[in-house]
Amino acid sequence: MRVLAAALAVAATVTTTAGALDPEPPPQTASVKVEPGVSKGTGRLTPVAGADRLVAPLGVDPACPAKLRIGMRSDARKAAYATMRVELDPPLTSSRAMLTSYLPPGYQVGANLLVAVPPGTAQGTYGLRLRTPDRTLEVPVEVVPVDGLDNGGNLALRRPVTASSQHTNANYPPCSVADGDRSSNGWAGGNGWNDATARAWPDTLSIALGGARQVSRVDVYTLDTERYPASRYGVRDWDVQAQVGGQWQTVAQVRGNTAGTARSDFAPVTADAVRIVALASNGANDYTRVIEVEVR
Ligand SMILES: [Ca+2]
Repeated sequence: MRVLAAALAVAATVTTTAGALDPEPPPQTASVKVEPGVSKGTGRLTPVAGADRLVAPLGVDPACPAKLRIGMRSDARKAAYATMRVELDPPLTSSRAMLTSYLPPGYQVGANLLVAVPPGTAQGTYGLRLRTPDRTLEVPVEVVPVDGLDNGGNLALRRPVTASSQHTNANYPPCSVADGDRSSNGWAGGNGWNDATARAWPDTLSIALGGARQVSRVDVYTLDTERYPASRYGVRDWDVQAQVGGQWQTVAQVRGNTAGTARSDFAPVTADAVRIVALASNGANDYTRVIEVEVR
């Protein structure tokens, strides 16, 4: 009997150790990326941006600043060190003042630029200039309050998010589930929430809607990439709850999910907030990983 108990204790220890040895997925995308292309041979170094303007909401959590993909392309005949300056009108601040990289002919380097809006910044359009020795690309930055955002019908966009816990080994801020970026790329780099309580449930993620809103649909995007598929790393079971008249009520339930996206439709309710109550994830490495939540 004593031997059996000892064997069980060892088994329990092994199980725990195996869990600890199977940590959450590490960051999978570097912020700076160099990609090949075809040089036009003009000798120019051209600034590029992922959008022709950037909307930077006012009053959002500083952990989730506005984000723009920036870069430069070399049309030189030979490889060189390329440098681009990033100029941004104050009081806005950017995560980098310069982008520099070794670039073979035809190659392009890209990086994420984070733009922070300090409290008290006036609404309006601010200048962002990407300067290489050859060219300047201007990308206007529009500072608007959250209430003035074009949210495309998504009532959760840029609203305040709170979570039951937050993993601290990397960048998993709760506000990242309402930043408008549904992509699993950039996991652990600020584009998704990971809770801090492995294999302990429930985990909750709440989004305040900025007032009473009629809601009838919630879409949840969980971690889902080729390397980290939702069927192994995504959320499996959760309740969708709406705060109606100060009370949380369950309006939808999802069970057995293995997809990257799950849509829940329900009878319309007038709610101040919506929350996801996560109950289980897929696989043994049980954390809750949410990329985005959209509310309509
Ligand atoms: Ca996101």
